[in-house]
Amino acid sequence: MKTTRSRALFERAKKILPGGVNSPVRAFRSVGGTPRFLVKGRGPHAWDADGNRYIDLVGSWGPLILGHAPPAVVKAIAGAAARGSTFGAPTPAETELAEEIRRAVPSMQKLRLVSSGTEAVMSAVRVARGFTKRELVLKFDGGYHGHSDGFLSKGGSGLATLGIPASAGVPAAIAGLALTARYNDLASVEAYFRKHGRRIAAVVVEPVAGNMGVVVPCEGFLEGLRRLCDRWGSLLLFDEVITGFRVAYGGAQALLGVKPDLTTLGKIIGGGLPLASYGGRADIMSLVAPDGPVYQAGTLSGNPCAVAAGLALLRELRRLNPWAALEARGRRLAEGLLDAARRARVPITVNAVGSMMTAFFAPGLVTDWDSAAKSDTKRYSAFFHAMLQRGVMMAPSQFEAAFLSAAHSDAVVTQIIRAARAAMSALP
Ligand code: KE4
Repeated sequence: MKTTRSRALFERAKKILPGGVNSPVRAFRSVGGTPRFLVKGRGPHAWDADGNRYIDLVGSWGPLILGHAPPAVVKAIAGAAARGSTFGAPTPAETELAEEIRRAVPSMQKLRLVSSGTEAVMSAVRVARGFTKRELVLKFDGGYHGHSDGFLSKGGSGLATLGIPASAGVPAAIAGLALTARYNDLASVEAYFRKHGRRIAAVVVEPVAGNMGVVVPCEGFLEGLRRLCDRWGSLLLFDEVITGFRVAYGGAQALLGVKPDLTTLGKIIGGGLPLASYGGRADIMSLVAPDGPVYQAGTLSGNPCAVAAGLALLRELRRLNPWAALEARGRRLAEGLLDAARRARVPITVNAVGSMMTAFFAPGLVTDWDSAAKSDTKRYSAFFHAMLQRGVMMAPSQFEAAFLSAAHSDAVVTQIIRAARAAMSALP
C-alpha cells in the first residue's frame, strides 16, 4: 500500500504540530507506522492522500453515525455558512436544536450548547459543585471525560493509549479533587462514599464505557450509582458524549433505564462539527449564568453552522430510525470478529453495544480498566495494520471503540469480516 504522501505530510506536520497531529490518539503512537492523512469521506469510506480507500470504523471517534458527508447535513452546513457562519447573538436554530435534544433526552430539562465534550463535562461538573457546594468528583479508572484538569488522572482514551497515568501540568490540588473508583465495582464506590460521602459533588460515569475500549455496565451497576448518589446527596452525571444518539435515540439512559441528574452530549449532536451540550434538572441548570452564579461562556457556543449540522443529523436520525439495523449489523460484525479469531486460534473478547464495539486481544472477559489493560496491545497493533493493509481502518488504539454507521451496508460488513479472517490468520 503506497503511503508516500502521508509520510511526507506527516514529516511536514511534525515540524509545527506536536506529534504532527491536533489530537494525540491520531498519531498512531501505540500501533506504530504512519498515520494516514485523510482527504475525503463518503458513506462508509474514507480516502487518504495516496488515494487508498478504507472502510472507516473510526468514524471520527463517534460523530459519523450516518457515515461521511450525509447529503442532508452537507446541504444544511452550506446553507448556514452562506447566511453567515457566526453572529455572537442568539439564533432561532439554537433553540430548535435544544428542543430536538430534549425530545430525545427528557432528563435534560434545560441545557446549554458548547463546542466540545471537554467543555461540556467541565461545565457540568462546575454546575454540580455550585449546586451541591461540594468539591469532590468521583470518576472511574479508564473513563475519559475530556482533557480538563480535573479529569487527567487514570483516564482512558489517549491517556490509556499512550500509557500516561496522569497528565503533567495538573496541580496536585486539582488532581486531588477527583476520586477514581473501579468501573462495575459498586463496593469501590461505596467505600469512597463512606469515607467522603458528604464531600462528593458528583459521580461522573460513561454509562457504557467507550474509552478503555467498550465496557458494558454490569447488571445493577448504574442503578447502584443512582442509589448511592441519592443516599449521599450527590449528583449522577452521565457522560454520553459517545453514547448519546449512538446506542439508542435517547442514549444509554434510555436503553438502560437509569435517569441521571446531569448529562453531557457531543459528537453525534454536532453532525460532524464542533458542538456539544450539558444539561439536566431545571433546578440545577437554573444556576448557570446569566440566570445564576455558575459562570460558563463561549464565543462560538451554539455556532450556526454546527447547529445546522446537528439539527439536520438529528432530524435525519428521527426520520431513518437506524438503531435496529445498527444493532443487527453490529451483532453480525462482533460475531464475525469472534469467528475469525476462533478460526485462527487467537484469543479475543468482543464487547459490543449496538454499533460500537471493541475486540480486546485478551483471553478473559473485559469488565473494567484492569482487565482491559491486560490486552496484548502488540497483537492488537499487528491486527490493526493487517486490517489497514486490507482496506479497513480500525481505531489506532486497543483502548478505543470501533463504530459502524448506517452507511455500512450488509455487504460492507461482509467485507470487514472477510478482511478480519485474513488479518487474524496473518497474525504472528
Ligand atoms: P472532546 O473534547 O474530544 O470533544 O470530548 C471529550 C470526551 C468526553 N467524554 C467522552 C465520553 C469522550 O469519549 C470524549 C472524547 N472521546 C475521544 C475518543 N474516545 C476523542 C478522540 C480524541 O481525543 O481525539
